[in-house]
Amino acid sequence: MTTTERLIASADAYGAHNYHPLPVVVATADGAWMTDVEGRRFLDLLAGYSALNFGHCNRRLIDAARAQLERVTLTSRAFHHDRFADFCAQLAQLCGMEMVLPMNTGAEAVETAVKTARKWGYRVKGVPDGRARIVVASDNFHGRTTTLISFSTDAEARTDFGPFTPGFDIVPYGDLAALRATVTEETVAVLLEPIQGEAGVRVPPPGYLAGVREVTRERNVLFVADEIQSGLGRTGRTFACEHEGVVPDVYVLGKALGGGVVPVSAVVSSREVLGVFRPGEHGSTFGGNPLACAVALEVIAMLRSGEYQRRATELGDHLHRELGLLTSTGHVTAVRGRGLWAGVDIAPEYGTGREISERLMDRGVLVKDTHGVTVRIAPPLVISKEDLDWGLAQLRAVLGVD
Ligand code: IF1
Repeated sequence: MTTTERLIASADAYGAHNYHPLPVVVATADGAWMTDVEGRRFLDLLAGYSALNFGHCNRRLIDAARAQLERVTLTSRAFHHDRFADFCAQLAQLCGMEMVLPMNTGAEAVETAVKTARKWGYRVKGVPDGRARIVVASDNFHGRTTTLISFSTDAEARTDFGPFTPGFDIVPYGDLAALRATVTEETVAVLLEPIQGEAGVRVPPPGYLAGVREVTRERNVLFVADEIQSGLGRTGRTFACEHEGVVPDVYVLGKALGGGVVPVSAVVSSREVLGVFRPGEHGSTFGGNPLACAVALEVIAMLRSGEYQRRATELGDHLHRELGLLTSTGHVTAVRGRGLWAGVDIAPEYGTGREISERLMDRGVLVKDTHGVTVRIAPPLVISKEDLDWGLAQLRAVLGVD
């Protein structure tokens, strides 16, 4: 029995089966590459679902974490610590906003945004208590908590998890007329992914986000942008909303905010919105902890350079050009996305998304399939053009293009 087989068997025996991982056991990683327990190297084209925008074990982030590990890692929010203020000020400034509520996982941040919008609705907008409604999009993915799956349209995410949280109205993603028709006096927020990740990297029609911004401004409704996967450089801009010239009322951030080193998430908005919280009304043991703040401060500094956004734009243009050639040969039926982020629909005659992922794994490339036919490509933004081209050559090879 190989080490891989032994560890997979043990993971199967003791770990709940809430995932179906590819049969590879990673041991170390650096930049865009991972090495498994057999010493085989793999090009990472998933990047932790965009948590690893700065690459595995990014030197600056590891150094920031290591330095903080020697000082203090957790105080709880019962006391102040010396990294908190800088983190909140720097993140607010990066977002062009005024205030930050730090959490840990993306789902916690989206839950916090839901509670924020409701409290703002009651305290500021004047919606009658208990009547707040939030408009969301079909095919959304905002996390796995019971409230967040309450408005999922994916049966796999909902089945056997009821009863569900009320107060959400679902409209087709990209359909501005439907959204406009659904907003009422009791609507406190519209919650959207600027680009839908799990749905297969779906970019909304041009003008959609600007339209949402106009409707929400007209109707005194908070535009809450879930940029947990689309944000922080992935699409070639700091925020995906920027492609449409849109600034939401609330950013929800996660994943790459912690650089793939520690879980860091946050709700970022104005003082009018986040000022609705009083002490004791919300919180989390680890939210805003010193280690998280230290790593996130380095992430913010790295994003401020614009270097990662430029790489995602330049290499992303190249990626989409190369993937576009596969649609002309018929091996791929559609390519969606922006920057270094693509959803590639495989023509069924060449295999399912999972089968392509397995064949790519055999050639040293790791990707994740979704919804049967789609393969998601989202390398660390530090990937070299040579490595990206090598990865694309493996995709062409498993499709039998060359
Ligand atoms: C899994 C999906 C991606 C997210 C957006 C909030 C969250 C996520 C836009 C919650 C998380 C992760 C969760 C992970 C796989 C991955 C995923 F397939 F689930 F949907 F990326 F597309 N908003 N997405 O994408 O953040 O609580 O996970 O920190 O659950 O399998 P989290």
